[in-house]
Amino acid sequence: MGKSQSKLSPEQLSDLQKNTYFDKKELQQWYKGFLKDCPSGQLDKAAFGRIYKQFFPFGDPVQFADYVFNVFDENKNGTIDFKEFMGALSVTSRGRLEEKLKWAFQLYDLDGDGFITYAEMLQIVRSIYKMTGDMVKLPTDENTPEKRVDKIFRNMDRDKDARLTFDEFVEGSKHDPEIVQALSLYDGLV
Ligand SMILES: [Ca+2]
Ligand SMILES: [Ca+2]
Repeated sequence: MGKSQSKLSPEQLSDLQKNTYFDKKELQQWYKGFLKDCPSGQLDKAAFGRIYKQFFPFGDPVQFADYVFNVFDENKNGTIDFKEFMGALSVTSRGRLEEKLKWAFQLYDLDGDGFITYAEMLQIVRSIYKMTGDMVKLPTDENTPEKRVDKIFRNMDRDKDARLTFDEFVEGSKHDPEIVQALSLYDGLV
């Protein structure tokens, strides 16, 4: 896609229909909204951070938004185009649990080596705590990022090697649905 057109071409539409859970009408509506928010057709990090800021006006969502941005930006070119945007939205809002977990795993696995280390999980959880601020009252065994990650690893890291495989992550998430919930930012919108 070079310059953004005001309407999706028939090819783009059918491609998006094939690759997302949205229908034609929804896609066209989202495209309109997408272009309104970013007329260039390319969403950059700053604009993406501003979206999060609307949802978390009292916290600091910048860091978490950065991590999420990197997963949205599938081809890693530094911007999110409409296809990437709808792909991520489709998975996080309407995907099957398995798809959502795969997506979440990508978010936590910062270096993409197929394992979530303790340090990686801590970075993400820290950014989530910064984003939500004091909005949520947490139980005493989860009221710091460290305690929260300790607890997650106690539950998920079955072979105790201080890193999570995708299988451990999937198994553990069944008992800790919040791991996936953190992603459902757009739930109210879709
Ligand atoms: Ca991109
Ligand atoms: Ca990793």
